[in-house]
Amino acid sequence: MPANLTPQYYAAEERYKAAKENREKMKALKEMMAMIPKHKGTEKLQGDIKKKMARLKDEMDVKKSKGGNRFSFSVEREGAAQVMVVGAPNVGKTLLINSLTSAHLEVADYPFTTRIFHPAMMPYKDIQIQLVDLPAISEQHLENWVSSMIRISDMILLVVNTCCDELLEQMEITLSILEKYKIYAEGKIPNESLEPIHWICLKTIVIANKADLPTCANNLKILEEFYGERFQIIPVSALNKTNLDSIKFSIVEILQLIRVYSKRPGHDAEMAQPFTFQKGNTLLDFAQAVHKDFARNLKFARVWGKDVFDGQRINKDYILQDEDVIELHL
Ligand SMILES: Nc1nc2c(ncn2[C@@H]2O[C@H](COP(=O)(O)OP(=O)(O)OP(=O)(O)O)[C@@H](O)[C@H]2O)c(=O)[nH]1
Ligand SMILES: [Mg+2]
Repeated sequence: MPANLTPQYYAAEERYKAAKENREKMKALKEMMAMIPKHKGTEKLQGDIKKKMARLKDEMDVKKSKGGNRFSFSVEREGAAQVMVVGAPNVGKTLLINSLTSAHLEVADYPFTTRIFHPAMMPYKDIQIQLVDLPAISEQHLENWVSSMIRISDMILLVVNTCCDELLEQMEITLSILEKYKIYAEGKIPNESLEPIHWICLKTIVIANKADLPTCANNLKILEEFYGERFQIIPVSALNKTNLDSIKFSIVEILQLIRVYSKRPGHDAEMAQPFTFQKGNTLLDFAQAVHKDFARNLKFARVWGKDVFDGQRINKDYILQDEDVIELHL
């Protein structure tokens, strides 16, 4: 198929060739990318431009770091859990976050658009989950602060572009880069053979994004065939916002997040904002979360919930259940 490039494209290409500064070159490459007609006949050319952009970006980063411009990053935890959105360049990580939250982060059709981290809150059933958008990881590119940030999070959403011709390779590379940093993406089955002193195992679900594109169905089957045993794979379209609730549901399930509501004696329960815990937490943890003195002074509590009778008296070691309403007595 002929490429049918437009005069505007050729003009941008001229600007790229004439550019002396890296920033100018990058700008021209972005313009070329924007002008190029998106069809089968230009796929190779699009790939070449993306490679040039990635290489140029690396060069610009090295220059920046030599200039002593590096600083350390940390993201303040908020909500019931912190989930890192991880994947290769241009797979749709940022658009996914925009679609799952009320964020309006920059999305563009070229690699390495996201340069720093961006936290955004995702509400689900009155639970708040913090998603963190990260720069893409690639063989040439994973900054130490990104891996450090992933290591201390609760979970990974590993996003892939389901339509990518090298989908399996994309998965393999992403997993192996994480492993280089001793991060094991733990799917359905824990890997008992890893030395816990060195390795961090993070619960992971694979998000097969761009599932709206027509060529995806077959790729999805192949992905399931190769990785379906290890991972839960959720096909979604960040663009059309389809199947996004499955992601929210799975995060809450996998992290075993539960909601507990507080009630003062003689008052109605405060149902607007629950306390969130992981399954296995006890009444004592709840008392501590309400107020640190409450844990020390707690005599007993009463619970309203699913498997108890209304107002049942409970002790400090009672295991909290989802949607419990608890009244503390000091
Ligand atoms: N058709 C389709 N396009 C998508 C979907 N999700 C993202 N895109 C497009 O893919 C391109 C990349 O999206 P981003 O969200 O910027 O991707 P990213 O993974 O954050 O990219 P980097 O930050 O560069 O690593 C944009 O043109 C998006 O509009 C999707 O579900 N379907
Ligand atoms: Mg991005």
